[in-house]
Amino acid sequence: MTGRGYLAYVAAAALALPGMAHADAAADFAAHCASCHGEGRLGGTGPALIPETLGRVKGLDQVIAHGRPATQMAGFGDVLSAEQITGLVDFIKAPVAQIPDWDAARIEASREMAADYAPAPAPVFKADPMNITLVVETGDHHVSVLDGDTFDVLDRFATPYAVHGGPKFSPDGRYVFIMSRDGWVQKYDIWSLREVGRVRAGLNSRNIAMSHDGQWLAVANYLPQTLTILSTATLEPVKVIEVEARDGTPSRVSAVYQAPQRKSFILALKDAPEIWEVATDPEAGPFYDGYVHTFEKGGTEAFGAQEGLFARRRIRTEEPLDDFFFDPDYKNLIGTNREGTKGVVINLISGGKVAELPLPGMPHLGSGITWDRNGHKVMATPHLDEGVLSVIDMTDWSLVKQIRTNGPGFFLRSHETSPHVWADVFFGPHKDEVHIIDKQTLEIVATLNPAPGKTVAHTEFTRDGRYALVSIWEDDGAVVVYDAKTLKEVRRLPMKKPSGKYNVWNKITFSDGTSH
Ligand code: DHE
Repeated sequence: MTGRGYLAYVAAAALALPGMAHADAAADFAAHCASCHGEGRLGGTGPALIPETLGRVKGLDQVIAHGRPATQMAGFGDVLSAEQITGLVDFIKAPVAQIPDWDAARIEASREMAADYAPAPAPVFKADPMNITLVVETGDHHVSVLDGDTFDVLDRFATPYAVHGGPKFSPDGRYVFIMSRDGWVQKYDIWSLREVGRVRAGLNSRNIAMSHDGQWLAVANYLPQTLTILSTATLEPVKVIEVEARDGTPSRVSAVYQAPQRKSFILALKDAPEIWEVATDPEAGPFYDGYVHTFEKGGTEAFGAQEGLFARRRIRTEEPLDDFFFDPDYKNLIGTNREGTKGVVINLISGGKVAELPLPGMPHLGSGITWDRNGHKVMATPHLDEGVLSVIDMTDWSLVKQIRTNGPGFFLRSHETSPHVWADVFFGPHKDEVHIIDKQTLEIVATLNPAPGKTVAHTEFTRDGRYALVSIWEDDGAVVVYDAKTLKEVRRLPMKKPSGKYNVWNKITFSDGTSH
């Protein structure tokens, strides 16, 4: 059976739940929830709704009635009675009949390589291959490949369903890997303008990370609770790591990122207070910094088969981390728990906590950026449930300023050549605005409104920082190209609900103005 066929079978099996109340709830689920969360509750654009992944979610009835701030989850309080909502809560807390065992064999069976793909010896276009910008169009699940100088669309290809998070480029910028929430990872050759292949690395996935040397791609999964490591050359699964805390608690992975200087992947467990480091160099391993202690002595413990490549190390934290970020040399991790009011700074060498930060209001560190200000490196992060950006001094971890915005925003972007941070106002009545913030004074110096009444989000710069591209996040949307100095619109490219945009050069050079 192919990966897709197997899932259809599982989805049908998963619906087979006993009892009349369940029958009503199952009908409500099918009518109101299945389109996003999957018929078998195993996830789609929304997360899987099964006990294994609902672990830490509190107040499910409130979430169903009122929605979830800063997500696509809408409230159903006006279409469902309190009784129906209680029925749905019981329904999604009940185990599904069968959760597929998405192991290495099944992952491998899902792998589909394009039979007619042959790598071009050189780029098949005249554009600067380092100034290509990819635009994810979530309206019809495509990516447009833009020439970053002329803004011509060089190719437009279909992606898996519901791409989320930043695509990850090979270190030479030639290949890009794109992940969808339902676990598919697609490999695309930018020089040849061709898909290379795709594989289903998980059933409900969070994000992906490229190893420092471009050989391995880590896929953080919610379902199953694993970290899948793929060969970037062939997309074959080379290791599927069960994610279990030290006390045996299985856990989803909040996210995984590469730490290039440390030659490792760093991930946080969503359901247990642990950070993991996985070596991506056989010489590195978790021991290379000489600070591996037991939990009692320090914050760190090595575990698993210490085989060099993919050797693991745990760092204990006080709370599970939902979101995290790094300083530019990857010595420290800044993490938050979305239910908490503070952030923590964990030193990745010692594994110990070095500071606490005041960060209320659901900071979204996944979209944080850094820049230089008065000789200090600062980082900024939007908050998902209030109109605030926090700016933190990364030298002494003090709060420099909370910048008030016209509503909660999702994404920040800047560029080495730009004096500004571009911050969208994704939620609320000002969702059509983008603030332009001076990186030195930390004041809002302009507010753009490219399409009144429509959601505007996510900025990306061209390689040289001359232009800034902003998405009109609507089905009949557009990418608006601004002159980054004059803040005047220069082009408007029609696109279908464009979301993130990713410039090859800015991403592979870890430009200061972009998130990981
Ligand atoms: Fe995202 C990146 C988490 C909802 C669009 N989002 C990320 C990353 C994380 C994250 C950890 C960084 C991963 C990476 O790039 O490797 N996102 C979360 C959530 O926890 C949250 C709030 C709830 C959820 O549904 O998971 C969430 N995100 C959304 C959306 O609703 C958005 C707006 C629409 C969508 O596509 O689902 C959305 N997230 C994005 C985008 C990026 C992203 C476009 C990449 C930004 C970048 O510039 O790199």
